[in-house]
Amino acid sequence: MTILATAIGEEWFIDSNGSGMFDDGEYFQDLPEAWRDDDEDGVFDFTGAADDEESRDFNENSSYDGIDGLYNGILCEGPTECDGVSTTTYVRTSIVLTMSGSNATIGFDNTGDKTSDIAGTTPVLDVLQPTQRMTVIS
Ligand SMILES: [Ca+2]
Ligand SMILES: [Ca+2]
Ligand SMILES: [Ca+2]
Ligand SMILES: [Ca+2]
Repeated sequence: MTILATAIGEEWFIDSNGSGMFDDGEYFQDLPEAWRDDDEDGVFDFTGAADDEESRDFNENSSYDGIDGLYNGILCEGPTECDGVSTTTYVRTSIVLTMSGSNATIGFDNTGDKTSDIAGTTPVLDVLQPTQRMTVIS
């Protein structure tokens, strides 16, 4: 399970000349609209299917927008590499959460469809928790 968290913020930049402002030619992180990268490949996967990855439509144009080649932030001197209209974007981070129970289900996938090919059976391996022991040395 991938959890995506977003907040309204700005793209960051490296202030090479120490002016405190973004100037043309300085490095900045150009962010696309945020999306929940379910398969962790770094690519927004959208085909129109029900199980597509979901994006956050920051500019509310009903479509996913990639990077725009412009710095989005209020500390902008430019004059040409700044987006003077949209000075914010979604900053984001995500985590992948893996959950499991105490039982492991083991099957054999001979067809590559990620399901067990043993019809009518679900082999189960019970993983027992080790007994905790404590030795007190005095
Ligand atoms: Ca600067
Ligand atoms: Ca940008
Ligand atoms: Ca993806
Ligand atoms: Ca959009």
